[in-house]
Amino acid sequence: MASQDAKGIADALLNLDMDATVNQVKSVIHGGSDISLEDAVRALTTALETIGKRFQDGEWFIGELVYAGEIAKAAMDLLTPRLAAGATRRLGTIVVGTVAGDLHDLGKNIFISYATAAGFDIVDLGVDVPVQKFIDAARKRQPLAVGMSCLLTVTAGQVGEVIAALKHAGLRDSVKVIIGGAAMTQGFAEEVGADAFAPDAVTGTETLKGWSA
Ligand code: B1M
Repeated sequence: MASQDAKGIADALLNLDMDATVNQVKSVIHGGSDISLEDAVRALTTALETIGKRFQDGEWFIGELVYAGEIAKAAMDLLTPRLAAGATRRLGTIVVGTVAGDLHDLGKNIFISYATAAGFDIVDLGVDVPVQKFIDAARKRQPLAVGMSCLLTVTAGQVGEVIAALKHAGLRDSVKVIIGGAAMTQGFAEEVGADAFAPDAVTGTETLKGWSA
């Protein structure tokens, strides 16, 4: 039964059915389903990964991807505040954004949902975030970590620039840096001096928890 409800959410997103996706997520929120809020996020994540593969395989085109992104965002916007409310402890503040020149935000938003559910307070800078905006937010919010999402190889250099600017601003020693997204790797993280690479949102959230302990 529980997995049927999760499958229902994933199928609704895969069918690009905004109403069905949102209604099923609302049902989870209002206790009309056997699955948890976290299961709903997992179902959306799985569907988005399938959608990404369909795009890469040439089965789906940009219009479908953009609309899938809008549906996923509508569902996440309903789930994230509930996940935050359910967290029992506050574990610290994380400044998160997608680097300048990059507009991808589905993975970043999923990472935000998982980290919020774990008890982190997220300052979401959005997409296409200039270096200075990361620095200003780090100075103002004094976060536990700065998180950058980057999916395009042409924008990967931005990650190193943010880290260099954190150093230049005298902030690097007081914040951790975590990076994720399709253009990022463990090797790249080491090259640019990030503290961690997160291959997925769950691993990234576990890394944050380790830093918060
Ligand atoms: Co784009 N795109 N895209 N795209 N897109 C990629 C990244 C690409 C690999 C597809 C391909 O060609 N094979 C390719 C990049 C190639 C490269 O640079 N080497 C590409 C391209 C080329 C482009 C455009 C240039 C296409 C065009 O216009 N010709 C354009 C660029 C626009 C721009 O940003 N300036 C573009 C546009 C788009 C859409 C708008 C259509 C859409 C984005 C919608 C949106 O985000 N709102 C889109 C999508 C959906 C994709 C793919 C197919 C799927 C990405 C995704 O959302 N996956 C992608 C292919 C791929 O990634 N392999 C592709 C699902 C998501 C849940 O996974 O983002 O990996 P992911 O996030 C994971 C982990 O990586 C991790 O946690 C998440 C959940 O576990 N994670 C973090 C991510 N960020 C994290 C941060 C953390 C921690 C964990 O800490 C801070």
